[in-house]
Amino acid sequence: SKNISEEKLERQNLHAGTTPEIRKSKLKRLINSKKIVRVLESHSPLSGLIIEKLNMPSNDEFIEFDCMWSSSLTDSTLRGKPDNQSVEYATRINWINEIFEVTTKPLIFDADNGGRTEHIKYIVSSLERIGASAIIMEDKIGLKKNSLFKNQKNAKQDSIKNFCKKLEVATKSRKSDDFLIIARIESFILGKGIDDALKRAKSYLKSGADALMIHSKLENPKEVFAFSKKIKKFNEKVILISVPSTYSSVSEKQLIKNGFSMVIYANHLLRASIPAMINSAKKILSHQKSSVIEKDILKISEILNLIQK
Ligand code: SPV
Ligand code: MG
Repeated sequence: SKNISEEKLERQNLHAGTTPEIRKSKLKRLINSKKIVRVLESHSPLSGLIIEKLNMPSNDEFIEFDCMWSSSLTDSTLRGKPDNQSVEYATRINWINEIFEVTTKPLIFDADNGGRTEHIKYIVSSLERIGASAIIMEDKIGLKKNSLFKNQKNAKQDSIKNFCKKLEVATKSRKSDDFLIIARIESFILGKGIDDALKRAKSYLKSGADALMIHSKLENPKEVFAFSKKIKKFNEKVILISVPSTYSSVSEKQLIKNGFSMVIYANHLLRASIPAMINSAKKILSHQKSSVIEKDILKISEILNLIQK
C-alpha cells in the first residue's frame, strides 16, 4: 500500500549513510579534516536528535556539532544513580543503539577505566559492532569516583605498566583502525604534577593510544595548556582532547591555538534540562495549575510535530 512504501522510503532516508562501518569511520575523517572536532554529550535519542539537526550560520559558514559523547556521568544521573559504574556497559550500549536509530553522527564512548583487562576485548567489540567511533579509558583504578569532585581522597591512579597493558589489549582487539583507542590522563585530577602527566602520555602513545585526553578540574586552562605545549614538542602530531567543564570560559579558538584538536562538552544538555524540569514542577505545585508555565515550555502543537513521521 501507499503508506507502507512511504514508510520504507522514510526509513531508507534515515539510514542513508549510517551503516555501523560508515558511522564508525567518520570520527577519524573529521579529525583529519577539521581544526577542532566539536563533541556534545548525548544522553538519549532525543538529545542525539538535537545534536544531529542543529546547524547555525556563523560568519561565512554553517557550524554544527560533529560528534556525540556518551558520558558515564550523565548516563548515570539520568538513571538516578551516582557516577560509580553502577550502570553497566550493556545498559549503556543498548541505549546507544536507540540513539543510533535516529542519528548518523559519530559517538565517543566514556568507558571509565575500561574495567578488567580481561574484559576489554568484549567492550571494544560491542562498541565497534554497533558503529561507535572511539573508546576513552582513564588511568584510574578502584571504585570509580567522578573526576570533578574536589575530594579525590580514595581515588587511585593505575600503574603506567598496567594501564599500558590495557591500551595494548584494546588496540589488539579492535577489528579496524577506524575505531580509536583514547587514553585519558588523570594526573592533574589526583594532584600529581605535569611530569607525571607527561611521562604517562609518552608511555600511552607508545602503547598504541590514538589520542590523549588530559583532564583538569581547575577553573582555568593553565595546566592543560602547559601539558599541551610540552607534549607537542615531544610529538607534534599527537591528537589532544580537552574537556572544559570547570574551565568553561576557554574558547575553541584558544584550544586550537594551544594544540587541541577536539573539545568535549561533556554534560551540558542534561545539566540544561534539570533546572528546567525542577522549575516547571515547582511552579505547577505552588500554583496548583499548569498555565503558569505555558510560556516557558514547548507548545503542544510543537511537540506533536517535533519528530517527523
Ligand atoms: C563524563 O562525562 O562522565 C566524564 C567527564 O567522564 S567528567 O565528568 O569530567 O569526569
Ligand atoms: Mg565519565
